[in-house]
Amino acid sequence: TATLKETLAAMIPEQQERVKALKKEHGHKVIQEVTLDQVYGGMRGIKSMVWEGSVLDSEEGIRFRGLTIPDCQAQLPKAPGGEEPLPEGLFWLLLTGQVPSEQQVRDLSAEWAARADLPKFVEELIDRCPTTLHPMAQFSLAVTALEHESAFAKAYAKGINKKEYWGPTFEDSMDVIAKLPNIAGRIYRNIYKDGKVAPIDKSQDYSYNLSNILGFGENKDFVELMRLYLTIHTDHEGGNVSAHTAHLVGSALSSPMLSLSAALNGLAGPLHGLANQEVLRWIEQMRDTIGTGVSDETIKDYLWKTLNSGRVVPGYGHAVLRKTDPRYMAQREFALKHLPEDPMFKLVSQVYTIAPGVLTEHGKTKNPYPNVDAHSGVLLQYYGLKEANYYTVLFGVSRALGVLPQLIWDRALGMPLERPKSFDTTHWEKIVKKL
Ligand code: FCX
Repeated sequence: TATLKETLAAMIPEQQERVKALKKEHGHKVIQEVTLDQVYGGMRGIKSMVWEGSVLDSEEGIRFRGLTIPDCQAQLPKAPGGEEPLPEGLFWLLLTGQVPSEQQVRDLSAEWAARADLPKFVEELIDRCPTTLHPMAQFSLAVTALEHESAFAKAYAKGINKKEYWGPTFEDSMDVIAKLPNIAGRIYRNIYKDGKVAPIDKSQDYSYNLSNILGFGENKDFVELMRLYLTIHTDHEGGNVSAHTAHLVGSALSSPMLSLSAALNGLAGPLHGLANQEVLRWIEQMRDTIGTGVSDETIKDYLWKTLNSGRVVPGYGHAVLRKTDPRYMAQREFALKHLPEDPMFKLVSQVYTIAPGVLTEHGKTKNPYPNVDAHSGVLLQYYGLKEANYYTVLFGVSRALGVLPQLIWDRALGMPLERPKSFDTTHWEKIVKKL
């Protein structure tokens, strides 16, 4: 069977022609008008990027190359005896638009396991971080340090032809993804455990190996959770902070390592990926303050207390979505199957029935429904991974599998340096007054 690189290589010329023809025929067409509100409003809704892996619909949620999360759960290969899709399969899908065969996914698991070792100096770098340095900062530091191994940076220095950029970008992406379980696991073991890191089992899949390094390899349900978790957090089209950052930094021909670590720094913000840590803390504080098995009225009061103190309700709202996030629903279904009686899950479920009403009454957010981060922490804590400030690292491992396929396509399609136009407020005043 064809390897991932062979499959991709065979697709590139056709896609290059497709884009060339599209630009030639329609390149001059006006797509939309942009308002000043959008310029001052975080560029919300401005259609200005190409992202092949996924498209986000405000009502329906994410589709990965046209497939919904339930489609992926049904169609992507599973581990032997497993029920959840393997993130290896989603990576293949994002990169090629094709659902891989079981053998192709097994081969990809083996390839990542074979590339998993870290350079000694990266291990030492992680080991020397103070345990008080946030895990996301350690994560981004270690990924930056992998730059030392970058095939792209070395090839560029030697004068590689532009047409060949995608090859070393692919190799770097495969390497960096393969090494993430060792980086993420080492950070976890250093900060919270004994610093001992289990070796990669070359006969196992990516999620098993990550779970095992963390210390949860024996727990089949946790490994299944990781497979689902790493699949659904990969990609959420191009404009979110982490995806956009990877693309922007990559457009300067920075290596996949530097592009990914920049994306991780964005993911580490509380309005983005760090929300999963904030959610668990918020739920725990709620439980400690009001207890479990409380009335809806008590939860309502607690939500108002959060809002009236000028804070956001973490895990609720979204820049694009206007309905409950299907990534939330996939995790909720996992909980209903594996931990229906867990008091923290029950609390999360109760908040889910009340918060949309409160947020609607509050009247600020455009989307009062939960996003992906509202649910992930409660699943992890159930299995004993209780260290909330670690949670965004897992999001970051998954996000790498989403942003790097696009970077490979960016290089294959020769996407240029990204460089939008800005003005100061004086100029904007002049521009809009003339309109
Ligand atoms: N609680 C309280 N207020 C909220 C809110 C929430 N959950 N969500 C949005 N608002 C407020 C905004 O703060 C803004 O207030 P302002 O007018 O005083 O500045 C107003 O509602 C309008 O915001 P809106 O247009 O609906 O949302 P944005 O696109 O600006 O922001 C995020 C989207 C996700 C940042 C926002 O909903 C939020 O802060 N949510 C809580 C944090 C969170 O869960 N982030 C994770 C998102 C995601 F899934 C991920 O990236 O991981």
